[in-house]
Amino acid sequence: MFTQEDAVILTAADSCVAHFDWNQISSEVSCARKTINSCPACRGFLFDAVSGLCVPLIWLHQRPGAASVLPPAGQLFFTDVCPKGFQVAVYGNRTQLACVKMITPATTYGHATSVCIDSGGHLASMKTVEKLAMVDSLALGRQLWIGLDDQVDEGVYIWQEDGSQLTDIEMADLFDDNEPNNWRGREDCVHFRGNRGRLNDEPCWSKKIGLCEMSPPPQTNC
Ligand SMILES: [Ca+2]
Ligand SMILES: [Ca+2]
Repeated sequence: MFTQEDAVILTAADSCVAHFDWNQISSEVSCARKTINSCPACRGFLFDAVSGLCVPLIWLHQRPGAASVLPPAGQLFFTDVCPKGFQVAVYGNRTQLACVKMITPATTYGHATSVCIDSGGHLASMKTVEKLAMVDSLALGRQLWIGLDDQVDEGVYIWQEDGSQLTDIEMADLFDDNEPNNWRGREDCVHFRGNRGRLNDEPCWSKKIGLCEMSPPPQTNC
C-alpha cells in the first residue's frame, strides 16, 4: 500500500484527466478502470470512501515539476493493471510497476520458461538493483528462476524478455560475489539467490520456483 506522500494529484489542466468528471465516479472499481483505461500516464487512483471522490494519481517521476500535495483521506488501490493471475509489484522508489507471478512447484528452467510463456509472459528480467530489491521482497528467501541464461553461447547471457545481452554493468550490479562461475562447466541458467538477494548461475536442470513476468497491458488513449 502506498502512502499519500507517494503521489501527486493531477489537476484538471492535465490532458486526459480533463476529459472526465472524476467526481461522478462512484466506486473504487470504476475509479480504477477510469484511471487505467483513460489516463495512460496514471498508474493508480485514490478513492475516498467517505466523500466518494475518485482522484487519479500520477507518479512523481513523470511530472518532475509537479508540486507534491497531500490527497484527502482515502486509500490508493491498484486494479486492472496486471493480467489475471499476475500481481502488481512496485519498485524504483515506487515509480515503476511490474506484473509478476510465481511458477510453482519448483521445476527446471526450461519447464518454468514454458509454463510462463503459456501464460503470456517470460521469466522475469531484473536489470537494475531497484528491481532486484523488489524481487528480494517477493522471494522471501526462496530461490527463483529468472529469465537469463547463456545456454546458446557460454558466457553470453541473454535476457528472455527482449533477447538483449547482459551488460558488464548489469553483471557487476546484479550477480553475487564470484558469480557467474559456470561451476564445473555446467551452469547456464540464472536464478535469484533468495538468501543473498543476488543472482547466480546454476545447472538448468535444477528445480526452482519460476518468477514469471508480464508487461502491463497497453493503455488506451483518451
Ligand atoms: Ca554457463
Ligand atoms: Ca554459479
